[in-house]
Amino acid sequence: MKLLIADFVLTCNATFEIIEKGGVVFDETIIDIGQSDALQARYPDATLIQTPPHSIILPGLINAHVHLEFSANRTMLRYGDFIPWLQSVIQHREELSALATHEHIAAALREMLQSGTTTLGAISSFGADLHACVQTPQRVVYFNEILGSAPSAVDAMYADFASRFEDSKAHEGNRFIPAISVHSPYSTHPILAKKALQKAREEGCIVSTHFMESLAERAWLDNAEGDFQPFLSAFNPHAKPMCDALEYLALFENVPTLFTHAVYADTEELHALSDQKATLTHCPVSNRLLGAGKLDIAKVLAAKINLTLGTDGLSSNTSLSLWDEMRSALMMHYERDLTTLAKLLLQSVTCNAANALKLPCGSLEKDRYADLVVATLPQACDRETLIVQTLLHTRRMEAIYIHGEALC
Ligand code: MCF
Ligand code: FE
Repeated sequence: MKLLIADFVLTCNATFEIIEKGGVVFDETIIDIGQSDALQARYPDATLIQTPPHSIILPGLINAHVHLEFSANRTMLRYGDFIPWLQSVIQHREELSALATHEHIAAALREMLQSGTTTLGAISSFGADLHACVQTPQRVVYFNEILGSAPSAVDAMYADFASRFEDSKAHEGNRFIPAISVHSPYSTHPILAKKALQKAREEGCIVSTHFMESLAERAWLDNAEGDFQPFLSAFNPHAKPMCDALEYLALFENVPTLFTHAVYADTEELHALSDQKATLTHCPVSNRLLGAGKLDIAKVLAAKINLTLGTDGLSSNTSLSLWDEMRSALMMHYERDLTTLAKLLLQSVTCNAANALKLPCGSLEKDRYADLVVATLPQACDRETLIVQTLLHTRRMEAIYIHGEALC
């Protein structure tokens, strides 16, 4: 049993309680939490772990959406607009895959760990990241991706997906959770989506999908117009939208789903997400680089949707650190109150994300997994500015525990 103490404990619980001179008692799960003096008196036999001055204990961070198989990209892809980016992904797909070796992906996971990400939702397009995700100390919700629009290829695409899903199921445990990703409404035939979602219901797994990321997607699904029209016509001269946005959302009914991006989702669609108790995963840097614009957070909050944050892959980011992502979000959504936004961002990478991924972590509460990290600020800071300063100054963690085990 360990007792970790610090100047502050940021619980990220329902009341967002902050404990000054606090501590956490844990083995594999959290046993108790409170004022450090009281905990030391109550647990005299626990191994006491002190932290440096100006330290904060908080739940390990949760990156709800990342594509590890695209981790080798640095400057190969075209940024600024969605369709040119997609074309560049298709053009460099093989080269990028060849560079993203097991070691490369393992290194990306290590980087994520050092920046405090203890759980991630990995979107796996090919299964090339399976072993790195199984071996990493972090918890991984492993979303096996399905896509394909040609009706003639439906059976082959489904068989490939089903075989990857089975491979991932062989590794199921409390640190590796198989799940399903339906790529998007513009890329996935509804027959494929329905079959994959039926499997999700049968297996009780959660789902991730890209939804309403770009203006091109909006124009295509609404009117078969915009930049997707010439792009898709090059593959199939008779290409037409396979469903509209609300029809797409209806496919996901009764399946816990994370909808990624949703920058162009309209009010009706946001309410449909809310009614389905779905989660919206915001990837601000990716949206900026792919010319997708900016999520209207006010509308998301008004619809009472659970909000999480993702880095997306290095195919549309320069960092897989959630601290970098939160800092970018803090700057990007400049119209929002700084302190309130910082709190929302921290919730989106802790309690909200655990809620979306259905994992008992993401907040420091009794019986939750002991997944916690320590951040150390360069100077003292008062309680009122603690969250903003933590977001601004944190890069590497002082300490990391997953399932109670010390890492790094
Ligand atoms: O989230 C971003 C942008 N939107 C869609 N897809 C991807 C993103 N980052 C990587 N991807 C992957 C996706 O999983 O790129 C491929 C899929 O395998 C695009 S479809 C040819
Ligand atoms: Fe993505």
